[in-house]
Amino acid sequence: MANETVFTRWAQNPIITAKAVPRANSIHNSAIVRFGDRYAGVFRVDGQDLCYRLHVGFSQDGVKWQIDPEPIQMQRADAELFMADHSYDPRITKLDDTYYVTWCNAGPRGPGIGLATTKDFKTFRQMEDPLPPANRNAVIFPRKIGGKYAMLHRPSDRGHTPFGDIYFATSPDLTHWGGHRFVLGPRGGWQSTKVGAGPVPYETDEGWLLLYHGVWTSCNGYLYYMGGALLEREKPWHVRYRTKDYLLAPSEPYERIGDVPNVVFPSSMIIEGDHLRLYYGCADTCISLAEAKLSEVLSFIKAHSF
Ligand code: BMA
Repeated sequence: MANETVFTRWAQNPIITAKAVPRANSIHNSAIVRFGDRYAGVFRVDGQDLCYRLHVGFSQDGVKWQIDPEPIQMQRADAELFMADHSYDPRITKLDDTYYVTWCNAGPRGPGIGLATTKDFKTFRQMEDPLPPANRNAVIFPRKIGGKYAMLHRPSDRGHTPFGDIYFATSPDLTHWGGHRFVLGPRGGWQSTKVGAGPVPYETDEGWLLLYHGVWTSCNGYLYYMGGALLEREKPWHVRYRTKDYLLAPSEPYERIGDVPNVVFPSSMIIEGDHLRLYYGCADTCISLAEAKLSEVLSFIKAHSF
């Protein structure tokens, strides 16, 4: 069972279900940020056609959400850019005064990475896809590293990828990405099949806090867990610590039962002082909240590292 001393689940979980949007099949694996004195989000809404689209939402308290029933319509720098009917797993990074949304933009040639900017969560401008298929779980760092934009990403395949390493990349302009460095890959137990970056990394004195998902393949299929790592601040491809034990495991009924059972999928965190609020997708069906003390998460990662 999950380590309850580090993360405490919100008593009213799940906080968002398919009921939030008409004709939704499920809402999960979504991105949430602070937006002025309230919260904004970009949500993965799987419709009753089982296509996945991105919708905007707002909240006063981060718990009760109003989600737009219509998907986001992007403004495009180039008319040939497209937003796939399978757009999923968004992350949002605030860098200076702009919010950068990355997501899995899965067109006919497989899942690639999409990128858009917004300042107000009303107008979204889609840029060139930073990475072609097959790739998933791209997340931009909240500051430049070595003078360049920086990103974690996870090369994959067109299917339900039975492998997966997290890579680091940089770009001078958000369009041309290179300098790819291996960060971390599968390793033993709950993270033995594949790993992928979760929420936007958070900079601490001890390094970038990375929460990530790790997958174990059982006789019944994939199970998704959450681990943590601390990456060097100026060279985030150097892993200082990485948890051998998971930080969160599917154990509650809403994490164990759903369209894809046994999934906790960390996708956003909001840290204020020593308080960490984690948003995670549950069983590809709904969204839940868990809280922790940042200091305890850092201590856990250091104490339970490989
Ligand atoms: C994500 C997505 C989902 C998948 C999930 C587990 O990366 O690919 O479609 O089912 O992992 O929540």
